[in-house]
Amino acid sequence: MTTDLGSLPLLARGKVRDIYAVSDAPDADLVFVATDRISAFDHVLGSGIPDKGKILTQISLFWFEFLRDLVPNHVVTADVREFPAVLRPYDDQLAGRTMIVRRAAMLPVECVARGYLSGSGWKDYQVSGAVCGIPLPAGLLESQRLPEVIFTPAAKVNTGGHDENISYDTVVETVGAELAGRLRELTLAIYGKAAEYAATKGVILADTKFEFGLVDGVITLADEVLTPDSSRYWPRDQYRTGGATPSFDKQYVRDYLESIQWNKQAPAPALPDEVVRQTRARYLQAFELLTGRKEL
Ligand code: Q0N
Repeated sequence: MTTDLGSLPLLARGKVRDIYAVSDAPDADLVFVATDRISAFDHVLGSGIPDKGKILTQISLFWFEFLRDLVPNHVVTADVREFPAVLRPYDDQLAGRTMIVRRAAMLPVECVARGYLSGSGWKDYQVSGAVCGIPLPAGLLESQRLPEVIFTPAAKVNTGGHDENISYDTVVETVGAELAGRLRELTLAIYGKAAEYAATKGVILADTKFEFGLVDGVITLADEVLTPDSSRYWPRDQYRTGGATPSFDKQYVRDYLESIQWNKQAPAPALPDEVVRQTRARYLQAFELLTGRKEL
């Protein structure tokens, strides 16, 4: 649930991932660790999901490899035997859930592609008939497939709250016209290739979020990619329009938290063993479906 890499510099502790540097050198590679923490309704819950960090790391690595001809990525290695010697004492903690990554100058834009109308896209559409300034046909239903895939960027809100959807013009103001154009192009190309693959596995990739950075001036895919935490995956056989399609992975968690009428304030509750078990099984099912592998 919590990593401890001794005296290594801790760069960021997210809700789910912890990022360290392998040394104090300004250009040192980073240690990107996915923990077993799980968040729901914007809180980290009191229980972890055993192996969740390993499952999500293996899903990310599958996609980085699948996409390698389309976009460079930040991964150096995820094989503990190749990790820098300073990490040797922490092998047991890190194995299977850790990527050594190149340090990137992160671009402050969450690059989201949507093929279906859900989540904040659906919310914005109901209010304005548009998402991120992109007008959509009238009369669309929640979860409906969009006439074409759209680039719906977002910006991090400092106060740890939700990302805020922004217009393409705001991306241009933030990173310049050339980078903005390439981010949009890459985001749509990656989504297209991944969604086409997922469809062959009976899974709808409704939407997904990418983070890019510059490594030696080259646009590089960073963070985690196409995991159930960064994407909305729907089992095709449960898909319907006119309502929220249940999430592949967190639906048991959300249903439980609704059933106990938690007020969504800290501290977030722990989960019953059965909810933990069912949720773990769903993450594993996503891993097996997407990667075709049985073992982590
Ligand atoms: C980086 N984030 C935001 C933890 C992760 N390759 C990189 N180089 C420099 N910085 C970063 C990366 C990467 N990836 C990215 N923070 C630092 C992603 N956070 C979100 C919260 O959880």
